[in-house]
Amino acid sequence: MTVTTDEAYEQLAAQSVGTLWRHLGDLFPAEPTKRAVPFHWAYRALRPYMLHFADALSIEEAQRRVLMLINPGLQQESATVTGLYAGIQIILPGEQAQAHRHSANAFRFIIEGSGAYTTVSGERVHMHPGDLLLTPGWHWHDHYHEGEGPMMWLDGLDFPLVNSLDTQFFELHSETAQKVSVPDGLSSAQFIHGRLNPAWIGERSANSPIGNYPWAETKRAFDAIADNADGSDVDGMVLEYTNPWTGGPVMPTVSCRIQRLVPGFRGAARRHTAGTILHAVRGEGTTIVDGQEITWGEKDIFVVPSWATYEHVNSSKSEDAVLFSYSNEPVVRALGLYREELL
Ligand code: 1HN
Repeated sequence: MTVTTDEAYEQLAAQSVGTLWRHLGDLFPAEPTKRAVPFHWAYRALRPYMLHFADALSIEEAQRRVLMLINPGLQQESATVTGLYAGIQIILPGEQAQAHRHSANAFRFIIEGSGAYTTVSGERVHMHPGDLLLTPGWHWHDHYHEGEGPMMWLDGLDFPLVNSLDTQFFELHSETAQKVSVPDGLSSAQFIHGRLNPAWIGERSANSPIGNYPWAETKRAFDAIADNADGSDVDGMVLEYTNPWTGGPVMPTVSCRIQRLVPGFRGAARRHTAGTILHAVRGEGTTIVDGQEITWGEKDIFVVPSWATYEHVNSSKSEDAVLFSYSNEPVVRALGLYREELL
């Protein structure tokens, strides 16, 4: 063959062929390359924009009125941490957000307002601050607001993962609203107890059958835990929302948790390979992420990327801090890629 080496590289590239020896280092870094960066969004800074668009943009035009919280390192895929997304949605009294469904799993964690509900697969699920509502993949869902004042919530979806696998489907319902076919809140009423499950229901899905994990139940669980309980050195009194059929995560791709950091809590440092998105339900504190201090206040959202070292601090002497969080830990574990290190 009569080519120079430069020509060989060029000609191979033109045939969509690479040469591994030039890429080993970037394809196989000694440790995960952190494309996602530690980041923080202050709720107080975003709220006026939510209200602006609630006024400036009709729900019919928007379909969903959502501010996307995009990690500066993940602009291409509109992700918040690798594989996961967070957004803040607003709906006004009298509005209806069109029924649709998609392959991506979704949930909502309610931030403020009252009187709204979502319909998921024929069941109306009413929303209150602190509630966790599930919309597993390919379930029809549409939102309504029959109360007063704006209603806002955190949307969590796994669409960056679904899109990265080229497995996303999306469909609009033929009508604005799907038909309601069961009593309001039925799934939660039947399943929230967890240790007594309806035995007549045959299908035991990898998705939790619970439409709403109400704040009232979460609070009951925290109240039942003594103030001097050990908790985790890293995460304090941390509870995982579970699928009553399996005891595992609420959906196959997402683990949702809630944690209480008692006044003066200073967590041990840890890193693991599950990218995590956190939301301060109440209180304020500091999380040190790879040496960067993230000071968060009530309702803020921040992220701990995969393999970033983190350390939670509640410096208040009198007030609890409560963090809701979600991560792609179930995916990472299922693929045998979970690693953690206490530092
Ligand atoms: C979606 O369907 C909702 O149903 C919210 O409220 C946010 C972000 C991306 C794709 C679909 C919703 C979404 C979304």
